[in-house]
Amino acid sequence: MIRTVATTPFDGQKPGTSGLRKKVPVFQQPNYVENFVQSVFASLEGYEGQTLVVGGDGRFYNREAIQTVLKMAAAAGFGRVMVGRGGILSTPAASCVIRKHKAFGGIILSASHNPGGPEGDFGIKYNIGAGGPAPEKITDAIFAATGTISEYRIVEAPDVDIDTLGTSSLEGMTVEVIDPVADYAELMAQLFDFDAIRALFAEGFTMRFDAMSAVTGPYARSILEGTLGAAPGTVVHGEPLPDFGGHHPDPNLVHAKELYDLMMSDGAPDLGAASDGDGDRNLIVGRGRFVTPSDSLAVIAANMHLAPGYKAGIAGIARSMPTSAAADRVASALGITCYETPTGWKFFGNLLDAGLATVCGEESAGTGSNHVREKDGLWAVLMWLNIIAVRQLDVDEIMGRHWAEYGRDYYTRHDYEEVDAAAAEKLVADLRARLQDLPGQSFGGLTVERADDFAYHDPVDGSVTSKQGLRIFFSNGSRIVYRLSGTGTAGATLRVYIEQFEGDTARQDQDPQIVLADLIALSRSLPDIEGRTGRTAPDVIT
Ligand code: VG1
Ligand code: CO
Repeated sequence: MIRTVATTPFDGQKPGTSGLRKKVPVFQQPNYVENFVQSVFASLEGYEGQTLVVGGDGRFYNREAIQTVLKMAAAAGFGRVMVGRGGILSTPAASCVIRKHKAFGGIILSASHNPGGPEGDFGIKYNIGAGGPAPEKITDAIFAATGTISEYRIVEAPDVDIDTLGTSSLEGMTVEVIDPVADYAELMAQLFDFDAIRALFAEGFTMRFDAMSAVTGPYARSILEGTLGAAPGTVVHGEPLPDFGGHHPDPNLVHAKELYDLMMSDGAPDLGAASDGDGDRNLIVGRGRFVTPSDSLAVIAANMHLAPGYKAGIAGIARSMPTSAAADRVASALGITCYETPTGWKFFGNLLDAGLATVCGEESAGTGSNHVREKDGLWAVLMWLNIIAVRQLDVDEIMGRHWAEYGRDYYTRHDYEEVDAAAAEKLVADLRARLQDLPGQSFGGLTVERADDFAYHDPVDGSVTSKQGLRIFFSNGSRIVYRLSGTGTAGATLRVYIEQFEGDTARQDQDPQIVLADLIALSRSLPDIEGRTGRTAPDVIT
């Protein structure tokens, strides 16, 4: 029986973001999940009888939210829902399933790298039929719907068994519980030289993959240990836990410190890798060598023709604006375009659909290609394994040769987390107002060449997205970028991105924090971060 429930507009998603991301207790409020899901359906057309893909990263509240989505999808008239067994689907696997089974779209339950558990974060986002995050046209419509909603529709039925593979019916809608790994694993086998990677492991190559008690555990175990023959125990923290074992499932140097320390120690394996809560980010560390995500994108772009799925070469590269210029150098060497987009994977969708870009990346540890429409953590790891297997070089050698050929873009990101939101907004607003006066000014030895607030003109649909980050370029080619995070759930997070090019091979193996020290100091003094936020140092340095 379908029940129509009266409700009221709610304080939902922030405009411009891909979905809802809030603390779990917020989602536990009566009607909260229902309101958002109804707002999503209200902004879509033509889904009757079609397929919806549903899954999440296994965090606390995943199962409850999935039951609500199933019952509301049935009430809305979807013909079929494909749901990952146990409610599990990594973000890239969801994208893969949506595309492969020609679904109308998908609902992904995740707050990505944010902490989980009863007091942690939860999230819901909608992906379109191409497999990627909803574009702004749809997220704006969802946001508008949250402000006018007056009722929602839901089927009254007992909970659906989502732990047994197979098909059942819910008020006329088919519910298909699928293996969360199978379609994704099949796609990876098409893209990469699994024989070469298998031979690499057979020759004794060692690896640790830290799944951070999040969603990639089952995927990594199946593919790395199962199919590719990596030693049992290669995947650690491989069981998805509702609270991620109390850790932040964020593969950065703070939260993946155990892996990082191992990789810097004498007993390090050949490759260290990790992924985040929903499996779309990656961390790559060689023995004694951390690879910044910006460099990883550049290395992948320069070498991906070595993987069978990309042997014809790549059409173009796309990177988010704060990502370093390392990928631009590879693009110009290959004679292809490097597109520069705002932060967030949704901006890559049009470029990928139009065939303008083959590989995309963000400095925040996101890398992916046209195989799906999300960034893909395990894909990046398999790509590195493929490159290592074919070139027979270790990570450190690959990086050294890359820098010798293209130069090194020293890079760091400094995050000031949970700062007072009003202070952070004012800091950015005041700096924005000063941008036009900066060119020509000198700070120590650094002279500003130009400064702007990044605006993106989408070459495919002509849309313009403005106010995407303050950029200050210096005459020596260095750059400082400021922007506020759109994914935090408490206060504001100020992100400061700093980079400087080094073409001299003899000076390419230094500590970025030391090389960039003057720029870092300037990044703090220029907008007076300490005076305005009380912070003398960032919370996270990447
Ligand atoms: C962060 C990253 C951004 C990424 C986004 C979603 O956004 O900087 O590059 O696309 O998270 O990643 P922000 O607005 O906090 O800087 V995920 O792994 O949450 O899908
Ligand atoms: Co993520």
